[in-house]
Amino acid sequence: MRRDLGVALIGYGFMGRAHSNAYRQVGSFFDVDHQPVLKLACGRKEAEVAAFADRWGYESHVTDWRDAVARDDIDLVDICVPNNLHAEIAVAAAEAGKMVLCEKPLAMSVAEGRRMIAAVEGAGVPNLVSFNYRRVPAVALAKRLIDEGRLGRIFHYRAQFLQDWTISPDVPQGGAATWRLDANAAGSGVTGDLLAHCIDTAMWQNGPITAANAMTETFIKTRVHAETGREQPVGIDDACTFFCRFRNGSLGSFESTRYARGHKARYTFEINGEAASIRWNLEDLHRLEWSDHSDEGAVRGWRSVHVTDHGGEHPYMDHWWVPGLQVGYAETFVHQIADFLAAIRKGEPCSPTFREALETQKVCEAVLDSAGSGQWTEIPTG
Ligand code: SOE
Repeated sequence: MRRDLGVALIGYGFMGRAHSNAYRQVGSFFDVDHQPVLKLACGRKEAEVAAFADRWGYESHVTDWRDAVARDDIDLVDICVPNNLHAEIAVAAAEAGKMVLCEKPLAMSVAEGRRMIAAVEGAGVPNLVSFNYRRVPAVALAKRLIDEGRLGRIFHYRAQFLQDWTISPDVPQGGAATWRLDANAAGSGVTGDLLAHCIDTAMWQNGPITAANAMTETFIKTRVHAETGREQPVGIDDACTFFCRFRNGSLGSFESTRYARGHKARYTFEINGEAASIRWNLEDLHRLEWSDHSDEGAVRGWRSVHVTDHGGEHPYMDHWWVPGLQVGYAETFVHQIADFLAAIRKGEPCSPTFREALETQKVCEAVLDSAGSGQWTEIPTG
């Protein structure tokens, strides 16, 4: 008999939809002890949040997140609002004894992230930061192959996250869909929004980053603010490129921009080891490319593994259709909730916890510091 898990969703934009879909799907595809029940959707605009709640099957809606946090029938508070609101809501939710799921990046700063960690750990509540790309089956398979030592000693980790949606100077900053361009709401630009994904995946697969050397650029210096209607300075980084060192001795190179014409969400990584290399591309997310030096010379080369097999061969895929039929972006969020519920059942943390996500926040902060100073910046330990 499944127990109900009352969910309050704060924020109903693109991520609110991705998470809502996951709560609705998870119990149908995964064996879970807790069945998410969509109790409450919260957003500032009454008519819009009411329509969202109706469409996605939430039992009720509110316009003040404090009402969500106060309710006894809420077990889990899911934060899908702009980054500058994460900390206040997460701390209040944890203090009210709720489990907390927070969209990435964890916080506006490392200092703010530490306060959030103190709250969830002080309250002893399960917590998770939504770095969903870890839960792409091909990306999880890459992690498994690395952990099995199949790449041997790792020399290089390189990642890119390329988009082109802010090239026009007419795109405003601030407002519902464009808060990511407003430094007051987002904290940073591509570093916190896109590179945070790459850094999270990279450290999960290849261990801690110890130092970084970065450059950033803001190509369009002023934009109209959607809330004030005035042309205002742009405070975010439009593009960021950095080199880094990993603790295991390998070298990293990372690049992200919203000015790569033709690219909508091209997240790629490639890892080169002594024995083999792997690479992955979000645009073809169900494939993992693999080149193994131990293959017979005449046929040695890159193979493209269609990550859809059953029998435990390919992470998560036993839960879906039949071998050969793939899953996509939406399912990464289903996997995330499935893993979170499995961890609750076992009484274990689910990665990345707030504490683990702070490591990504530290790298993002060091990257921005380095871009400002032009110097290498060490990533603080502890
Ligand atoms: C920005 O366009 C964005 O939606 C990010 O906020 C997401 O985290 C990323 O997965 C896709 O791009």
